Amino acid sequence: MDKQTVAVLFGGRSSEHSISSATAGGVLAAIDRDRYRVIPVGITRDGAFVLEDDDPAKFQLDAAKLPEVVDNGTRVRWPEPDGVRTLRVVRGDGMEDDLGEIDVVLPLLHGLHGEDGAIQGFFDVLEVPYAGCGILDSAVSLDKHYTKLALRAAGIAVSPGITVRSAQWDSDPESVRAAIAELGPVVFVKPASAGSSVGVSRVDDGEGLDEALRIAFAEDVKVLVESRVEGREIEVGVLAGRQGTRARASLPGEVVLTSRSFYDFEGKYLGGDGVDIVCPADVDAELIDRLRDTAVRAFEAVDGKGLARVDFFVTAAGELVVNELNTMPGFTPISMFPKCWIASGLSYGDLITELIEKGLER
Ligand code: G1L
Repeated sequence: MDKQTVAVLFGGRSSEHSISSATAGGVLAAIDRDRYRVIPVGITRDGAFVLEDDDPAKFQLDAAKLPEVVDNGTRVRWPEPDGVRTLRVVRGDGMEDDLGEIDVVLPLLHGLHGEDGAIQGFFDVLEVPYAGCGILDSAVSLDKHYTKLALRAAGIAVSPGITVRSAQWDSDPESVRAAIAELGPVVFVKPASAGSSVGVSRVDDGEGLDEALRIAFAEDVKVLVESRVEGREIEVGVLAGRQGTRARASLPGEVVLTSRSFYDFEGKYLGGDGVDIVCPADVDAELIDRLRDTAVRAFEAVDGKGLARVDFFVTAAGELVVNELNTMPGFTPISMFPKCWIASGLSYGDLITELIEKGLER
């Protein structure tokens, strides 16, 4: 069998540059080399596309020294949108090499300039297949406001909340305050579309609301204020079906908090104290079925084309509330999404193969 060529794309301008680079380290170590020829392409913090070393050890998740794509003087040139499929690299001395045909991209990053679905659109225009979700599902899932609209319309429960635009807050803060007061004593204030938990605050009894909004508006002109939903944080991995079959869901995992007040950026990616990822979660068979069914319906509600981690709150009464979908979930071997699939019988390497093959099929 001829090997397929996979460009692993990582780094980038977003705040998740190092997370993305560390994820690439995990992927480079586990990708099936008998099946795939791998071309690692890094994006520097300034947005330059460089040919990276095919060296998993160079990109390890280490709190002391986060991995980073640095400009090594090379420039990767994508195929032109005219059907020429080869990837080229211009070296520091100006010499150009042809890296051969490229079959599929594994984009381990958020949008090119933080606009989500942007990198997917870029490859759609170039007619280069890629793993993961497409433009619409990526963009809707990245926007918590539109995610809610799509889920509600599909009959899936979401947390009560309102969307506040910065212009609205600036011009009529009193009516915004009044609407927020209706949401109960504890609310979460979140930018509609920031990666991870950046810009998210918890507000108790209105204390610090202005500050929380200021922090969130620094990330996005659109902010969600949501009631706290008390419950266990359970997450399910969803993979799009191959050959026209329906998407399938993994066993659920649970985020068990030990000390932090909520699942924040550090807890999520760097591990450490605060957070345990338990997979499979300790839940009964009936609840597993409902979680899996709802996760697949949530994925279908955003027209999911690749993968998503569907995050739930499960209340004491057994109600399932979908908090968000993440189409670019944490993807190191110890992250929730891979762990849930490993618990479901798919190894990390096979999961990567599954996503690449699905990308090739589209
Ligand atoms: F391509 C996949 F497989 F669909 C894919 C793409 C991106 C899986 C997981 C991710 N996740 C990330 O890129 C990230 C968590 C490093 C985002 Cl910054």
